[in-house]
Amino acid sequence: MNDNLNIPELDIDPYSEENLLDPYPMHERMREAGPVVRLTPYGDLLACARHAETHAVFNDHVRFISSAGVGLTNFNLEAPFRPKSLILEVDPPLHTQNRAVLSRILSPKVVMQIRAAFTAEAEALVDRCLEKSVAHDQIDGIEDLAQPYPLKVFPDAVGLGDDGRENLLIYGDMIFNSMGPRNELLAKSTARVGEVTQWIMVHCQRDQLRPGGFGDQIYQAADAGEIDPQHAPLLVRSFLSAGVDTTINGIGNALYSLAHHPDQYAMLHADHSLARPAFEEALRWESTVQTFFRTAAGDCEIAGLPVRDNTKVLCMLASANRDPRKWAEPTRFDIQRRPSGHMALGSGIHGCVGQAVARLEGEVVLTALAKRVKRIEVAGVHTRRLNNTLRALDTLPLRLIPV
Ligand code: OVM
Repeated sequence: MNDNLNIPELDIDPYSEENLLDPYPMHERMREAGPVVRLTPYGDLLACARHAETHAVFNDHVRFISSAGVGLTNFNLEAPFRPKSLILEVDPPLHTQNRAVLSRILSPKVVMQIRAAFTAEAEALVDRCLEKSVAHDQIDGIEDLAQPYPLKVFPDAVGLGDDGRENLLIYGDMIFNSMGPRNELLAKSTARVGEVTQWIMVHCQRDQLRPGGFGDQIYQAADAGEIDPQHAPLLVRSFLSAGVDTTINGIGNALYSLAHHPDQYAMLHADHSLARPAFEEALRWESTVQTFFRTAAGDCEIAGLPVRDNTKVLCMLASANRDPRKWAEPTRFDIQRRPSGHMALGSGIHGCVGQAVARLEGEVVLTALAKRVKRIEVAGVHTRRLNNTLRALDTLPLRLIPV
């Protein structure tokens, strides 16, 4: 008996170099094939590429669990790549308890308190970029802006010291690669797994974290009996895993989007209040986190099609964000769109807990640019950093024309 009889089968590898470089033709094939498809190169793997089903799976944490891992590896069958994240890779009730603490530490109220420092840093960095662009005729949007900004402000807020922060970049690249298959990309990114993991775990300890920072606040929550004290280092690890590579590439992708749409940048320049919606549209148009998985806990269905217990479901967030069933002119980058319901920060109980900080970073960087920069020109060919999960740029040559 074949339970998957009505599920279209596609011989597509989402992790091929071609599909990682340009995922959009693959997304369209997957969306058009059906509400849920089977990807034959990975055996029993199912995938949702339309908005409705991706959203439905993400909002049913009882049937579609995270505790078997949110990458391709099924933790019921294979050991996790590292000790499981105590927020990303767990289900209620443990998830609920840990999430409450992280959610308070990263709340919109807290974000109001860090806003001035984050703004000052964005303005100073954009000033330096502008000087460099005038002096050298171009900057690298990644090396000079998208990377240094989050790498300064977020670890500062967590309370980490200044030394060794490059480990955060290597670690992030590795973690997001580890959610795909064991391909060449993962092998390359794990070349220094031992020393990098060691650095990360040392810097999750309380004595490494400035009193009052986000990291120290995890330990304060443990002191108060809100979480298991043994869980504190791994909860700090979630800040270090999810808080840097994501926003670097969110900002990088926003710069790319604006540089390639001068009319949209002109609108932002004319009206700085578009900074926040522009960042949001960039998240929809070039989703930083392209994919996450869930695992079926019991036999169930998606869009009426049968899903067997313990099946991995690949949720194509970036494809949902360009689904024509959901969005008018989905391929158009339109900073006035207000794309509410986009999936770039997830949805449901696992929706990005750091989203207020992520949006703050995007907003203040784009505002600082809008104030000082009349035009952003593409100054050369960009290159991509391929990653099994992230849409990431390696280089982005830009020319910033001052007002
Ligand atoms: C974590 C974690 C790691 C990567 C991503 C993420 C986007 C969370 O360790 O908790 O969420």
